[in-house]
This record gives sequence, C-alpha cells and structure tokens, in this order.
Amino acid sequence: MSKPIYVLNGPNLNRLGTREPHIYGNDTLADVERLCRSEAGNQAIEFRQTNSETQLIEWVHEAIDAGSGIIINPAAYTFTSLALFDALKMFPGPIIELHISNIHKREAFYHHSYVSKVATAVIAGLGAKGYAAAIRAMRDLVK
Ligand code: CA2
Repeated sequence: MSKPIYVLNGPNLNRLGTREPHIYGNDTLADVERLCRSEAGNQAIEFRQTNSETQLIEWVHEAIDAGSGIIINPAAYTFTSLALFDALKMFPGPIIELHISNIHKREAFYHHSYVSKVATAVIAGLGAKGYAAAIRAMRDLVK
C-alpha cells in the first residue's frame, strides 16, 4: 500500500466558510476535506487542521516517517514560522504550499513565505478548488 498524502491546514482554517466569502469563498473545511477525498480516489490521505504551530510541526515529523507527500496551507505560519520551515526542510518528498486566496494580490505582509523556500510548488488563488488541483498534482508527483 502506498503511503498517504498529508493535507495539513493551519490556524483559523477551521472557521472557513464563516466570514470573508469574497476572499475565501463559502466552502467549509469539511467541504474541502470531501473535495480532497473525492479527488484522491484510492490514494490514502491524512486531512488535518490545527491552530497550534507545535502540532503542525509534529504532523510534519509524522509525515517524514509515514507520508509520501505534503500539501500544506500553513495560513499565518507561512509568513512567520522558521520552525515550520526547518521541519519541512527535513521532508524527503514533494511539498505543495497551498493558499485559497492569491496572497500576492493582498497586503505586503502576505508576500514573503518561508514555506515557498522549501516547497516543490505553490498554488494560490484558486479558492477551495486549489485543493483538488493540489491532490491531482501530488498524485502525479508521488507515483
Ligand atoms: O488564502 C489562504 O489560504 C491563506 O493561507 C489563509 C490564511 C491567511 O493568513 C493566509 O495569508 C492566506 C488565513 C486563514 C483564515 O481562515 C479563515 C477563517 C474564516 C473564514 C475564512 C478564512
């Protein structure tokens, strides 16, 4: 059996679908998980969300041992966390950094991502559908 793809979501994304629909759309995180599972087909995925930087790093460590690829929407930790950057640097497989919104169209503090320095690819601005695109691309990268 092939190793799972880890789909990791950072802080506040558990509140998706409750505010700022003009930026993030109307889908909830449960909708996003359904979309990922449907796109993944028989490929196993670990879909998770946390508001804790420590937990996110622990899951990256878990993926180093047990995962084939990482799709990560680190939310605000994208722009602040050297610790997450260090953890992702240790992952031997492909990493896709994902943002629902186009971070480059937004305020300047959203323009510098630590995660991009270690990501294989970056998807931003496709809304929730970006997760489906990421799963498709990741399935191709890990096969
Ligand atoms: O566009 C993205 O996916 C972001 O990673 C979302 C983060 C933001 O800090 C990044 O710059 C871009 C914010 C997540 C906030 O989550 C929401 C909570 C409730 C409603 C909508 C979004």
